[in-house]
Amino acid sequence: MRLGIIGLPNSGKTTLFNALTRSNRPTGAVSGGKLEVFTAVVPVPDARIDQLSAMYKPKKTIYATITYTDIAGLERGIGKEGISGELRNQLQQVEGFIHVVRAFEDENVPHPEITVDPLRDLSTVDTEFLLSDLVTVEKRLERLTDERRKGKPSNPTTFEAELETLTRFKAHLDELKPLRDLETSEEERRLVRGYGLLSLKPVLVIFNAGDQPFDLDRAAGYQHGTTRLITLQGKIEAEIAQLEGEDQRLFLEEYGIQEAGAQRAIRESYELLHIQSFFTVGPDEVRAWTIPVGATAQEAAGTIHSDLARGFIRAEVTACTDLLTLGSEAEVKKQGKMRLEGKEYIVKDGDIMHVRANV
Ligand SMILES: Nc1nc2c(ncn2[C@@H]2O[C@H](COP(=O)(O)OP(=O)(O)OP(=O)(O)O)[C@@H](O)[C@H]2O)c(=O)[nH]1
Ligand SMILES: [Mg+2]
Repeated sequence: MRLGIIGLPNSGKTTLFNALTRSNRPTGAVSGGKLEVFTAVVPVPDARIDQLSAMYKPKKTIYATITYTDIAGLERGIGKEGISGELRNQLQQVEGFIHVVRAFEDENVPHPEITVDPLRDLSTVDTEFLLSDLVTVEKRLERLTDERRKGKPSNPTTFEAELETLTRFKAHLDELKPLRDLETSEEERRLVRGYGLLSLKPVLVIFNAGDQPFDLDRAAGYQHGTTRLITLQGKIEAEIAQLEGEDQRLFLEEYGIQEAGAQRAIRESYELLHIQSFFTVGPDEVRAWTIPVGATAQEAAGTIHSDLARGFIRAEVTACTDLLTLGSEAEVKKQGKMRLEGKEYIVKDGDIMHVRANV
């Protein structure tokens, strides 16, 4: 799963990217608003994996991962004609966005709109995305209307459903509301999948604050739908990310910070994508696997290996909290906390699974 880090020029995207991925990319108006893309894969911190690893002392401990792409190149006005070319291509490839909004004051860092105004910037970028979507939807609707006139629908089986969905989407966009806030069915999302609609993707907004955290109450109106909001001190976080072990602990202590905010942001962005983890454990490996919320045991088995899905017999499932509380697999069995589940079982976040399969 991949998240794109977006925002206006100089908002601190690369600074945040460095904080989240422990990279060391140059910052400071280097992109000058031009398209520029960096990618990195990071482990998703998970205390449960830490505890399971302490219990099994495996040769390998593998966390779930998430990919971040720093995508520079957005500016005010870019959506009016529809975002196109390589920038659009990059934006379409990600499953969700981290929208970095400048909330820090610093006269040495120029702002493209001169003044620092986080709420204005938040809606600026949001609006560019939905205007771009409006262009896409209108073009497609025109094409469909044309096909109807000629009596030659390119795809007769989905024609009516698509027309209906796009008409509904257009009405929502006309009110300047992002598509992510519209209730959509699986069927509707499937119909429009090929269009790469940007405002349909979930967004985690990170207010990049200076010395003081940004007061999230000020943005209360945005806390709806799939938009999540957090505040982070980007520059400090990027410094923390460069430190190891003890140095990092001392730095956090000096600034009175409980936990590196970047770690929290990684978890939040993972949850944003409507995905979850199940675990496999043993002396060789303790590992987190990523599946969509609602996936079945058979689908989960398939993420480990396609053979396990094909030959699936049953899964032995234990809630990881049960194992951690009871302390051992033997105790879990004794207390009847290990269940046998079939193909259709809906896996829960934190399940430990052992798949029995005919391979
Ligand atoms: N004072 C202060 N400066 C910051 C903070 N975050 C970023 N900066 C500075 O702001 C400037 C721009 O940061 P970048 O991370 O390069 O911003 P960007 O969004 O990647 O910029 P472009 O890629 O050019 O669009 C740099 O000089 C950073 O050091 C912060 O929290 N406080
Ligand atoms: Mg940058």
